[in-house]
Amino acid sequence: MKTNEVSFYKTSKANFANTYLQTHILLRSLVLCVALGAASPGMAQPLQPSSGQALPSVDVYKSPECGCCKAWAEHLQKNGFTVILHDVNDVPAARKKLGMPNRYGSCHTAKVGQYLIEGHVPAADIKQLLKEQPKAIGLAVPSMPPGSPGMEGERSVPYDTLLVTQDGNSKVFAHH
Ligand SMILES: [Cu+2]
Repeated sequence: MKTNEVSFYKTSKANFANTYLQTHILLRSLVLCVALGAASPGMAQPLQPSSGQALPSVDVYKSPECGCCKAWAEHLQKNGFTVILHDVNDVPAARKKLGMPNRYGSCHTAKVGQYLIEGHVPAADIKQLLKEQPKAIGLAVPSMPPGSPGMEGERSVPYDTLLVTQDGNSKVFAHH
């Protein structure tokens, strides 16, 4: 009886620790997102590219309060894209309207050429997509992995950029 109690206790403790860790990571991401927003107020819209590369412009749909969305937009701008920011109150509705499956959802959704871009996708991956021109919906980095462009901070985690195929499935496009 004692042994069972101990093993039950250990299991619950492990589950609790796991849930706590996941919640902690999510909360930290959100806090960082808001902190970045407070740190970069009043960005002009649209953003002009810093170099003269001929890249299609990126329409970004984000909530007005999203700081990491702006930080990602700046990352694109630094890498030669013209970014047009659209503040929307309902990002999931914008995602649905554009056609990116909700399960790949992140804090912002975007369109470049014929492709949709969800979340903190590195500019290099978007350039690769535009070069390869695969038959696909576009690219997604679901959720908001710490260390991805616009989510820089003291901590980084490995993450994948997914190629979302026309049937709504996905495969790994790039490891980061
Ligand atoms: Cu974000």
